[in-house]
Amino acid sequence: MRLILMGPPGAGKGTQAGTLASSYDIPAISTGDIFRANVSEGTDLGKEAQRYMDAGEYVPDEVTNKMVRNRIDEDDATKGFLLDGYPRTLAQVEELDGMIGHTGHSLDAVVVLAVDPEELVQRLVQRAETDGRSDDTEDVIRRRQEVYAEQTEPLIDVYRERGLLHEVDGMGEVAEVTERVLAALRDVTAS
Ligand code: B4P
Repeated sequence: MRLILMGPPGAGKGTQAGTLASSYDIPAISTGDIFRANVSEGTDLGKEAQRYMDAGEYVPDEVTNKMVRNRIDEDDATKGFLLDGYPRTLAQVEELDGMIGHTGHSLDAVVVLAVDPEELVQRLVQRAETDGRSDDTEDVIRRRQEVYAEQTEPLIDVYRERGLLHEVDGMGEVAEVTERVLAALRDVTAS
């Protein structure tokens, strides 16, 4: 199964990714998590990514694409993967098409989690209190929502036109949302 999980910041991508990936026995690959791991290890990639993340901006495509390409090339991803937070730009869509096409496979499904804007902000403000993520301040949260609307929302139409899109209600309990995603994907056959 080759699956993309999309949605605005706070929609529950990272929250759902692990459980969904386990259900399909594939690795969950989160670009946000990889960037944060690099930031805490103080790598060059982390130093580069941090200034964008802290401002609520996207890390440049060249940096992100290269990182995903390397991760997808690892052994555990040959049977499939769940991408959490990638692609986020049209250029990343093209790049991912090339990466998957190169292996002779194709993408199986794209899930978009839909959540009310007010709820999104509330979740992230709450996470700021518990986790203290440096990009969860109110200004940066607002900027991340704008960047998502400008750069990532257009991807929804791209995948809809390809017949891959599954829009899932992301409101309610975490377990309920998981069940909805699994139900939406029940008829998807992995390539
Ligand atoms: P991400 O790590 O992807 O951050 P995010 O969009 O906020 O989503 P996340 O997965 O963490 O949160 P979730 O919605 O699950 O990206 C961070 C930054 O990295 C980006 O801003 C960008 O700078 C950079 N980046 C990442 N990918 C990139 C790319 N491809 N290209 C360029 N730059 C990139 O959860 C949010 C909160 O809601 C949590 O606290 C959770 O507990 C809560 N929650 C989830 N589901 C809930 C539910 N059903 N009910 C109540 N609360 C819920």
